[in-house]
Amino acid sequence: MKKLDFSLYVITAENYHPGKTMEEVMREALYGGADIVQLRHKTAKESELLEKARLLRGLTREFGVPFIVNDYPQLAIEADADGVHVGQEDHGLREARELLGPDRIVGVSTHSLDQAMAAEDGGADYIGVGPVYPTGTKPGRPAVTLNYVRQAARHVRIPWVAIGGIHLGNAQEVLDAGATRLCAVSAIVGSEDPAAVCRSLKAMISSSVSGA
Ligand code: TZP
Ligand code: MG
Repeated sequence: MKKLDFSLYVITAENYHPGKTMEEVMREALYGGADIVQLRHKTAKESELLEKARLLRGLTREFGVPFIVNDYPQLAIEADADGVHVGQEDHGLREARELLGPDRIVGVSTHSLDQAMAAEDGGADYIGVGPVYPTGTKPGRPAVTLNYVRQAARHVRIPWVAIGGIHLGNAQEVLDAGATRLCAVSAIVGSEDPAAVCRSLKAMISSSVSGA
């Protein structure tokens, strides 16, 4: 399945709202309208990741949305994910594409327009544009600000998603800067009601995109 008509991208975290599990939170996010899911867990071992990947593969299939694995192309294949998301590491995109072939999705994190153009030229299916705001979910990575969002809106031709520090209180200004897809982690997984947050973000995206 190479399907890229998403507008709300949700990524797993290492910590969830107290008392909730990854499965509960992601299921609620999917109920709320998340239309693509990524497994991202920087401290888990690969064996633990495979278990989580299989769980999320099942869940995303129930909802008919694409499932992406962060950082591990081989694990993405093993878990029958729809694709992989890589960072700016040397040859990350090329190696992921070689392993996954043309039919699976390869996404790339970008922090500048130059990186966006390189990812486009290198055959990425979509890119992340961020972190728009400073965020504890990606420590040490400076915010790219709305300036890069505006540049992406003008120049990027493949699907791109704004990410980093986005929540209900600032999503509108990201959309006003030209984003048509949003990604959020802590705003969703840290919420007591992930479905409600997702519904609100989706509603904001739809009215922004339709010009309402
Ligand atoms: N890439 C750029 S920012 C980011 C990633 C994975 C983290 C987004 O998390 P949050 O909690 O929505 O800021
Ligand atoms: Mg990475």
